[in-house]
Amino acid sequence: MTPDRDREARAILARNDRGGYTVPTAGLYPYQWNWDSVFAALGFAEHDTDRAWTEIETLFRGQWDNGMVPHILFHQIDPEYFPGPNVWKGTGPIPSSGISQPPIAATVVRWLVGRHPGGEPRARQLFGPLMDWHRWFMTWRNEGGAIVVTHPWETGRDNCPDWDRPFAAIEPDGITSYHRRDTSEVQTDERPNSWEYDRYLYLVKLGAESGWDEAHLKDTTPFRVADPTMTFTLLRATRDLRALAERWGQPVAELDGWIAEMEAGADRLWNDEIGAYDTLDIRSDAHSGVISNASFLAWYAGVGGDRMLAHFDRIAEATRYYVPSTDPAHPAYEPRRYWRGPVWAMLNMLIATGLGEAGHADRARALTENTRDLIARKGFAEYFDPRDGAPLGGQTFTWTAAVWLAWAS
Ligand code: 9YW
Repeated sequence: MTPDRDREARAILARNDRGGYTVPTAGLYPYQWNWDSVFAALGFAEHDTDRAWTEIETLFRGQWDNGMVPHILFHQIDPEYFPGPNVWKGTGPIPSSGISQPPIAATVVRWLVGRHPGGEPRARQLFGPLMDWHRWFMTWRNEGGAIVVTHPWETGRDNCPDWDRPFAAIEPDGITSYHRRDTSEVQTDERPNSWEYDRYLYLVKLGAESGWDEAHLKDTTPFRVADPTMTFTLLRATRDLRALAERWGQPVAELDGWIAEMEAGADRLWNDEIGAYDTLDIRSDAHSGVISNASFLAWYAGVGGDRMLAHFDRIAEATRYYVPSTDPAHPAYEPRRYWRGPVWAMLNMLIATGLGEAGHADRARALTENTRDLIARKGFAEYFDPRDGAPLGGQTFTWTAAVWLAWAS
């Protein structure tokens, strides 16, 4: 008998609900994560729109004075998670990390208000905070319209091979002994290695020591990389914010300026050598040469035309389940290790949305069906092995449940 995945998905959202916000999964990730929460809102919207709005409102309660919306909000301290608030030393109204995450909130707010117009007053309250957040990106993370990150965690793609070269140039001075908690929850071959972890912590240390001073970090941090996840989600979300501005009679000139800048910035991520979008290290001016699942967000951002189609078709042919987080033809591909190979269902939702909008309906449908089959057979894992769909990482995962309810089912 096939399990009732709809019922399970709703039960996962309920089980991970901490009252006003949702954790990605108990144990491994016991706090509120930025883009996880916004995906959770999509899932809640299928049966409880009030709860969907609350999820996003709670996230914005953590917004900093400079407009940044943190990647983690530490609402209730849980000693089982590392690194916690006393390592991050965030400076916002709620204990938090000091970096952000892919800004998909404006897109989801527009989507929610389109389907449930009763939420319009709550959506309007979010307009100013969303503008402030986007302005923060355009002020501090803008390199010729390509959007940069100052930590791999900020992209949501923690250990993808794109960071290997920028990381090789970093000596993690002062990072001595620490106790990782993630590897007690999940097998080590599904998680980042310690060479990477040292550098994650080193970058947190640099940020915390500066008091998360963006002007200082812009000049000094060794890690400043323009990234397709950030550039494409922000470009898309800015188009959605513009639609909301029009709906509410707000000025659009600033938004139009940002969209034009990012359209030009997207071109900076184009790597002619591989014929694909990838990351661009601002410090060394080098492309990574890695095709990732984020490369296929170009359509979602409304750019790229047909340029990525051949790679998409090749990769879809190469693995039973797709889109793998790293191109299987790349030497760094590892099908079980986190962002170095596994399939992530929520990224598939964004990729399929973009494909459909760009006029590639057949591919959008095929990817949706492939993801439906994956979750129907294997359940609500954090990520999956592209070869056989083996469920990996954390289980009973919020965003996998949410995208099942909102899109894949
Ligand atoms: C971290 C919660 C987060 C996701 C990221 C994913 C991982 C770990 O888990 O990051 O400590 O930030 O890479 O995309 O938001 O699910």
